[in-house]
Amino acid sequence: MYWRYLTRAARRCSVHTTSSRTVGWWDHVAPAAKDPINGVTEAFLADPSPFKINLGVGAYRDDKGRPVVLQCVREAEAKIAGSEFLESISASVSTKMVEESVKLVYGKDSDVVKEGRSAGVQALSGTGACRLFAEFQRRFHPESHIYFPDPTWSNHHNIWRDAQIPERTYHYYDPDSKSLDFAALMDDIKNAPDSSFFLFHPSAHNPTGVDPTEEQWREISYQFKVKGHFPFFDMAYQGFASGDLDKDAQAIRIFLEDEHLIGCAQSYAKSMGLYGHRVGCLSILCVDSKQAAAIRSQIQQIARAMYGSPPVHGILLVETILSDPNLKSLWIDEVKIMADRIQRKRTTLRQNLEKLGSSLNWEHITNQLGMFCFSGLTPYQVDRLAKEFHIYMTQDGRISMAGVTTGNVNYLANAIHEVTRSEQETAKILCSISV
Ligand code: PLA
Repeated sequence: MYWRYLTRAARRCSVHTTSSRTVGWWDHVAPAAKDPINGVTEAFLADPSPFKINLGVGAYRDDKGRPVVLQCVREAEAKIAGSEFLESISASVSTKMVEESVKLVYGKDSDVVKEGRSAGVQALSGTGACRLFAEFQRRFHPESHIYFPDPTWSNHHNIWRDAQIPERTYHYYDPDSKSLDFAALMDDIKNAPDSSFFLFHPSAHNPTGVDPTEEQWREISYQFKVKGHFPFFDMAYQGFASGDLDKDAQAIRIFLEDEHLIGCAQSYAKSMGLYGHRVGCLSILCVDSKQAAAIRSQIQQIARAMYGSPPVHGILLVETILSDPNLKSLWIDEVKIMADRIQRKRTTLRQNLEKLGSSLNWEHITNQLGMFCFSGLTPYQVDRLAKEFHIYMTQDGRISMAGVTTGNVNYLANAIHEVTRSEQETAKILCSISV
């Protein structure tokens, strides 16, 4: 309190000075730990090699490794050029963007859409939508925890930590079988205290590329009813798993059929290639439209204090694409093209490794879905790939398949073959012992 009443000059005097340099304010601030994903981009950019490949961040690239501006986005840009809305977002534009986003997730004919039971707000891409939800969770369920799959997107930990929601994890991935540990996942759902908050990746799980089957989602949804848990879906890759937007929302639709009240974060960073525009949506399903209005107003209040309102341009682009049938169908085709290209590169990478005579099993490359391949490479092998071959990926061995191209897939397969040689020898020995 006393501090507030000091004049500016008096405040300056009370900060210690040594040999004319002012010290004291920030002396205790140490550098933050490097972000596991952005840190990879930094290392990649610092590498002068002409052969370098960035397989770190999940940003879509074409088969020449170039960033892509979708045709639907170009056409939407032309349509909105000079729009009078750029001065300030009109409420109807953002409402339309939210309405269309909600239809994408829950289905255009779903009751929640017709009855206005979803509290949706535009958010700063998927990260912003998660952050708004975490803050909302803290305000209205301050004693709650959040359960993350093990592993999950590294930033989930930061987002809920900053909202002061303690995290717990549930079993998800089995590194031995390189697939879902469904039994352990179900046990964790059953053993969690009733009414717990769980985060799910509805499709194209990051980093593993492993999703539950339709049947497994049904079992999960059933068990959620029994336990009264709250499902929060982080939908960052709608369309990237199967190439079909509805199919990738199947998990959410199953929960909807079972009448769960769910939360969902949506991102257009990957599906529309709008990473830099930061367009997303947070929606929370409610019992009726009155509750939806109350929840919407609370989330809007949180956003207002955090950053005011999001940038207008990206919202206009998304709104224009989703509400024009021709642009929307062009977008749907383009999502499929991106998903198919990634899938083809999975096949080529696996085939190349097999052609090189690798004695390791690479089936998981084609079994996994979406943007990422959870390769199983160890941190040591990942380091060798960076140092000896200028190939960059996250320490957990996650490969962003969007960065794999016809031009670099051979080089990548050779490099992986090289750094896994000793493992291959061990596999051969184990194989000969068991024969
Ligand atoms: N949720 C998940 C599961 C994600 O993988 C990502 C992005 C986001 C949310 C955030 O998306 P946004 O850009 O819409 O905010 N993950 C990326 C990029 C693609 C990143 O980490 O920033 C990744 O490389 O993992």
